[in-house]
Amino acid sequence: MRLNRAVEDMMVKLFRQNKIVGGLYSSLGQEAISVGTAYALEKKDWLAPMIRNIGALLVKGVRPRDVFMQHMAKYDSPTKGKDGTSHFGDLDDLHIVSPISMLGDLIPVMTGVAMAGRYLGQKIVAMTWIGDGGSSTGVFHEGLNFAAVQKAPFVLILENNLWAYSTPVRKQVPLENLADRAKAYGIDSYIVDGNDVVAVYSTAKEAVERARAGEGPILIEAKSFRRMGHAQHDPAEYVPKEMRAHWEARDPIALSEFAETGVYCTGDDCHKIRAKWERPIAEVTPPRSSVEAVWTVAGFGSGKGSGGANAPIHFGDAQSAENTVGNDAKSANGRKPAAKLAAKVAPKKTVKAASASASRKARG
Ligand SMILES: Cc1ncc(C[n+]2csc(CCOP(=O)(O)OP(=O)(O)O)c2C)c(N)n1
Ligand SMILES: [Mg+2]
Repeated sequence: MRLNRAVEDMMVKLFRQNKIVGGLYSSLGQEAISVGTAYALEKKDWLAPMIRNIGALLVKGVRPRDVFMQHMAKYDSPTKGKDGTSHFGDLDDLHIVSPISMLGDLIPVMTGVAMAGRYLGQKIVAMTWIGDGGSSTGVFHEGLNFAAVQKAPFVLILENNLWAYSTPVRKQVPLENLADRAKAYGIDSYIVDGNDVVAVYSTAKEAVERARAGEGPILIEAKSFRRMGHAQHDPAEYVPKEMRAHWEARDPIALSEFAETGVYCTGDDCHKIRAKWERPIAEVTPPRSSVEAVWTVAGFGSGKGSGGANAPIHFGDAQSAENTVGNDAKSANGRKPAAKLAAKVAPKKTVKAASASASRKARG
């Protein structure tokens, strides 16, 4: 999502520098939809993006460099400068069908891709996106009906960003939930918070696997908001300020960034939550020994014996401390040398049970 946003921020800069050929559209605030849904696809699966799905292209493997070059219509771009904007694909490697229209035409096209994959026994899923406005076109209905009757392994993401250019969704669809459109074709649908990338991913993953298993097409309505105008030329002054403020506070990147700041509890309810990974108590307590120690070492560290591990070990006593520093060590400030101080405070003792490192020192 951060890459998606950074690439689009850069393109706004290029647009201001007059380097972008054609229009420039923004998916600001909708990144969780493109990214979360595309992550649900496997490499062999196919997608066809719309203008606000650069995030999906990046997830599928398109390089930011190609996105920039394409928008600047450079010779070295995916279409060799023959088109600007997002009209490019990659049929050979990344399995991306180039967009042909914003307004539903990709639905029958991707239904055909899904059917072809099934015919070839590839177990692929095809995915595309449609806007709230695009869901009212004739080809949306024809395409989805065709996908449904063919039980095509096809997932359609309906990005309800509340606006189709300057038309609010309320003025073009008499439905609270656009997911309800699925009922007309006898297919299943989901509704998901389009600003919650984890929810989007898990919903899309379930839908993709159901489609792959042969359950037919699935429609997902992702609810979000178009934060910018339709394109760069549109200041979108028709959008109420309060509406914009409400959605700006629900920025999908800011929301998912909380995941990085740690786990914490804000109320009593939290304590009912038990971590799924919690291990059985026996596994986290120190292991109990099943055998009794049968070995003893006679005179170990007692000072008797003839050296080796039985050699006496001294530390911290006056004699060894003075030997270390030297008898004539003098301090410049008149205080007793550190070693003599140590000799005074450290009790004279002989180590009875030497640690492994102490006995090594004694031997060495
Ligand atoms: C036949 C046709 N009419 C109009 C347009 C211009 N147009 C492109 S996208 C769009 C609005 C799409 O709104 P929506 O489907 O909600 O998608 P969003 O822009 O919100 O992502 C319009 C009017 C077009 N491309 N083709
Ligand atoms: Mg819209």
